[in-house]
Amino acid sequence: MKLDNRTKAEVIWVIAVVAILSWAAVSNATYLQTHSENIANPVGPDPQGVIINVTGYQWAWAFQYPNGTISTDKLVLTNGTTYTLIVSSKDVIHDLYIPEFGVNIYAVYGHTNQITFKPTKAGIYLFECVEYCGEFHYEMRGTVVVT
Ligand SMILES: [Cu+2]
Repeated sequence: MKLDNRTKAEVIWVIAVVAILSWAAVSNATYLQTHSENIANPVGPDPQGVIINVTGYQWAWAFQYPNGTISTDKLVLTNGTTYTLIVSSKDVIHDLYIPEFGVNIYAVYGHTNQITFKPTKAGIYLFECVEYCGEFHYEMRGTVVVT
């Protein structure tokens, strides 16, 4: 079989594109496998850590720690500890935002969402609701204290 020049060019293009895409896929997969802390699980090998149940309601957040205590205007964390927030709502949709830790997670009635993160610097940071949820939406803010 003899290929004309256009067909040859087409075959070369297809081979080149497949080669480039294959290289991209393999290098992406390799990168993601060796940098798992950068994607869905930001903290690496300890996926759960301390679990804090978070409930949003009109108009506050309740943070329930493993020992059962609950705080509303303050989230108290220990530096270097991994935390998983399990987030839900008692009423409408809220959205917990802690910019310092890249946390932005919906609180939805009848459903839980979870996010894991690890504070690495002591300090006082902000949390707030960033889903407009009614008259006193602005009151759903407070401080994250990392000691
Ligand atoms: Cu809210």
